[in-house]
Amino acid sequence: MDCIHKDRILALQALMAHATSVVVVGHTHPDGDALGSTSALALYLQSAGIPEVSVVFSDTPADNLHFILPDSVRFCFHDQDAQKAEESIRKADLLFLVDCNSFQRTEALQAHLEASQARKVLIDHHLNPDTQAFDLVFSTPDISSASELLYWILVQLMKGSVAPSGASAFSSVPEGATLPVSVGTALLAGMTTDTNNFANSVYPSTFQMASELIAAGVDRDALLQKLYNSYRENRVRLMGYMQYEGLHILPCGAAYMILTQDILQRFDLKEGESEGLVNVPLTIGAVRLSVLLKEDQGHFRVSIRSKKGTSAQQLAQSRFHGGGHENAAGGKLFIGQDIPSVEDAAAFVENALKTFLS
Ligand SMILES: [Mn+2]
Repeated sequence: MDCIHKDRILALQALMAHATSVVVVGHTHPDGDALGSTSALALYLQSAGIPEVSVVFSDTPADNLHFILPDSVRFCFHDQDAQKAEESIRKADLLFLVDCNSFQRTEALQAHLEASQARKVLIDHHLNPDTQAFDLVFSTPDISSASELLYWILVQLMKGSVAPSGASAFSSVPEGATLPVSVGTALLAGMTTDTNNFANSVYPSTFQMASELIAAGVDRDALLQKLYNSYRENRVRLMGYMQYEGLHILPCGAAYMILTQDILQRFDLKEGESEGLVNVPLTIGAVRLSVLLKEDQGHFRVSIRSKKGTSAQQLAQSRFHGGGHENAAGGKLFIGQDIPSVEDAAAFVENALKTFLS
């Protein structure tokens, strides 16, 4: 993996050696990968003896992903306690941004992160990283997830920590051998959710990571139980309703669904409970692009998934102020700016899909 160059590992070790207060930050509306990678990094930094480590997010994670957060890590959510979150950022002398390509994706935290005097490290797998804003960058889109990228970085760090000087330090310790199970569990959770349980963006290195973690004692069965078999009844009912009543398929090969506040309230849907819905239309042979709109305060959150050969990323970027990965991307549709009112969303999306695919 080119981005995990030995010089960068040495630079990271040097930054860690001088750090006394570290803050680890992920993107807004944290998903499993953001939570898994930040949790794993925080656990690792604690085990490396760094006195103060906190993880900061702009908003509180969905209930069904809370199990990923280790009890021993200090988390601050800006929407719950802005002062505590800002204080953690202010006093940090080393800062990690994980699973997003720029501070912009942290929304409420952006200004505080940009103002920070800390040394800054980026660990990410999205396109177009904002490399200018960081002292050290680990970034490649050719990997399953930020959790996987972090796994390979930690493997190298551990090798280095056994014998910190000289090239031999990078080939002497068996891979995955000394990574704590708690760190491995968080990483496997992140990778599993970002690949939709090994369905997309899977590389040989991804299977290797999973294989090594399971061999090291990570309980994948327990993890799958928590990730995929622990939902509330409401979610299954909503999924059925949307597929029966709310699915629109266009002749151009695109599908879309709109989750309005009315529907969300009717099914008492909580954050995270519509996860996976956007993938369902792609199971239809004739559909190559799927869009899910979810109404939020003053805008719709837009999730986009595509089959190989169609770019979800380009649609997100060109029509929905967003971006992401080639086949999984997201953005926003602003009510009042992009469309006059909630009722105009369907016409906007239909037009966007037709012109994008024509
Ligand atoms: Mn990710």
